[in-house]
Amino acid sequence: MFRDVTARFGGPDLPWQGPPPERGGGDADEPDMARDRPRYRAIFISDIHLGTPGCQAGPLLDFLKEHDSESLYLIGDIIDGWQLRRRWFWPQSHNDVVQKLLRRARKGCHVVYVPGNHDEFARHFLNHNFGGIDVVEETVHVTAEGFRLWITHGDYFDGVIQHAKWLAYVGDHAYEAVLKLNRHFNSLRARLGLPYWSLSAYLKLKVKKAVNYVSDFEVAVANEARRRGYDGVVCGHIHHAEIRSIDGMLYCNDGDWVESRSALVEHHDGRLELIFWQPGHAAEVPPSRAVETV
Ligand SMILES: [Mn+2]
Repeated sequence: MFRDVTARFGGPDLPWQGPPPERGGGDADEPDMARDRPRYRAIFISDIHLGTPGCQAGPLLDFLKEHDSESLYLIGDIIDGWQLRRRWFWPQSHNDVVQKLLRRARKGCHVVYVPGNHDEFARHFLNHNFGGIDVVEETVHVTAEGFRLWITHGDYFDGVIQHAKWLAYVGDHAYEAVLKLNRHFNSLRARLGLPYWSLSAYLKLKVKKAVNYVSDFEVAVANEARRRGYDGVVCGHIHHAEIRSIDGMLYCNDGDWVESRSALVEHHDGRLELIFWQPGHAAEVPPSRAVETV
């Protein structure tokens, strides 16, 4: 079973780029599901971080206009409550994204919202429905081929966040703090006649650790999906889009809308694909992110 599901995504035909389906008239901006067949069976997006200056709301709106689906999974960190609490930032385009998602649900798309750690406030409203959007802690998506994918944001596997929430809050400002600390630290060292302590060496070490962090996270999530008896998992959280097999378990991460502007889509025949959205251009998958079977 596991071998089947991962072999399915190792084929040479990926990345697959099909032409958009022909459509009759009607509202091109938001097609009616009852009238037109959506382009994809499912779309998975996460880590939009509405409420922060880094959120790429404009490109996301463009993406949503061009990509509709029978199901839409919002896999956490959709609204950044942590940042909003610090400083209110809510331009019109962020409203437009919320309106677009609500309209999509109204038009018949099955929209499911799985909150993450930055929008943990939504975890108080689990198993409720807001304007047609189901809010759940986690869920299962069954592909056209019958594979069961566990849908979870993924922050429960982040050791830091799980075991010391305050550390995660600090982490947001860590870089700034390190720079500031470095300045004071080195002026003190200079007064004591000690040589300059290299910040860049310190940061290089950090980057190495970050690479380990990504792979540790992926393995932890895949292991838990296996333990629970699923065929694969779709998550977000680490802002690193990926489709790969981890010891026979299908691991998918739909990326983010802060940097990579990425989404995971399921075609009507069950094939999964990552889309890296380039505004004004056709979606494409960089070769470095081509599917690999491990
Ligand atoms: Mn997160």
